[in-house]
Amino acid sequence: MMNLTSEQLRQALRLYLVMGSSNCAEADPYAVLEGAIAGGITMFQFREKGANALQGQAKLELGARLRRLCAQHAVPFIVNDDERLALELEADGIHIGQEDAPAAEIRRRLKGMIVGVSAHDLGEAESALAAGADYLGVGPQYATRTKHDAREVQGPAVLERMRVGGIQLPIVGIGGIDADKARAVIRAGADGVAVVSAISQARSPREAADQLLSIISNSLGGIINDNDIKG
Ligand code: 3NM
Repeated sequence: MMNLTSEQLRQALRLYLVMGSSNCAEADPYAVLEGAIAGGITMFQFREKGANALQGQAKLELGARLRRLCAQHAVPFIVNDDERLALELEADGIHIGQEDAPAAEIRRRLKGMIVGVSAHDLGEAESALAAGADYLGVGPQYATRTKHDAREVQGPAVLERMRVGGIQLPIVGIGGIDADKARAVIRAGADGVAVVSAISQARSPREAADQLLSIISNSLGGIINDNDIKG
């Protein structure tokens, strides 16, 4: 398991690919992840959900292959929701929603793992912080076709409200983010973006990741310069 400092985690959240087999259409998820890693993704979440999701042994086997690929490239590997799977795959972390077990309990059971929590407003961000979350996923930033039970679109303004409200935890924006929208999410206060379809459904996951990463890096660089000027 990787032991990341909070600053390293912030860096790792820059371009976070979230994906399961059903997000890859006809493509092989292993090949999609390989391309995405070559294009520069900085973190990966295995999220095997939805109508056609793999179950049982098939889910475990795909997870194990993707986990190894991430380990070979030193890309942190996070499991969505499933504590047992996270342990079995020796994941670097787990990502949980508001409906799942409280972050504090999970943190006790999964010692040393990164714990990410989905938060939709300042109140949920404060609770997640108090429960010991290491980072927040905040969405949906824009309309998404990937998550059918996503909440109402929040827009990047929710990130500003969290930052103004004093939340300093690492944050990724998620939901409907593509190359055209990544900049606004970073400018509003996110440390990175999490995407499903912008990479997994791209003609070239490698090129899509590469393009997103340069937009994100440029946008983060712009923020540092603004602060330099002000300071
Ligand atoms: N969580 P895409 S939106 C997994 O709002 C997930 O918490 C969301 O997929 C949230 O990048 C979402 O294809 C799906 O829009 C994001």
